[in-house]
Amino acid sequence: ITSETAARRCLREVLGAFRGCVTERREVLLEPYLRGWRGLIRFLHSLGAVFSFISRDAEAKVQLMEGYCRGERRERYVSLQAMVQYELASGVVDPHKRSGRADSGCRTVLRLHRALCWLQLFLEGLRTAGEDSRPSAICTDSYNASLAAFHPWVIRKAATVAFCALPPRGAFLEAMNVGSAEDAVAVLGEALPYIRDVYGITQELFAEHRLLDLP
Ligand code: 1Q0
Repeated sequence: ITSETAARRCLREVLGAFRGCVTERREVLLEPYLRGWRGLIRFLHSLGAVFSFISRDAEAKVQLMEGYCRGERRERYVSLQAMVQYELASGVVDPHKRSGRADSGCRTVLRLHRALCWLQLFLEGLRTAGEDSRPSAICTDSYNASLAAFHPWVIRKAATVAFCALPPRGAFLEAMNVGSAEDAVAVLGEALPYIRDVYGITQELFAEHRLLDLP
């Protein structure tokens, strides 16, 4: 298949996945959550090699979580709620300890969750900013307002440099491959409420269990 259909498919996947994440009981299902991330990572790939230090990290985290979802304890990793309950009860994570396991599901999802906050701000900015706004500037602002607080100086520096390589608005929206710029903006508007919902539920869950600062 051509890279164009692949890009189109992966954005469809992102949309569908985040939409399919939340159950009637307001649980966040891990499998579609990770599928959404896979789609985002694939899109990031299509933007060029400057972003590979970012996609590599995201990829490693998604892979780790996919391992849990397919592993021996897969029924404990069906939803974020089940995962939190299991990892707390079994001592895999402990909110009162200053050190912790680097491979727990909770601390790994927390990293993705924080990145989802950036994504929300970025997509909202992209959607609402004027035609001559620059994605690189929107991305830098969204990053500084969210994820940057959790990153050391070197990473902030590298990220800021990479953002400069983002294409201008028209080309960026075109890279989304969902039609015209207006179509792309419409797609973003459609996707955002679902992403916001997933973010909100996760934030509440992690706050309730004091997991928002897991090392
Ligand atoms: C479009 C431009 C993409 C810009 C991505 C912004 C995020 C920058 C993050 C830079 C971090 C990179 C390297 C590693 C950091 C880790 O130290 C950190 C913490 O983990 P740990 O294990 O050390 O405690 N990791 C993270 O914070 C996770 C970062 C994940 C970033 C995932 C970004 C995925 C981007 C997707 C592009 C979406 C574009 C929108 C398309 C429209 C979709 C409808």
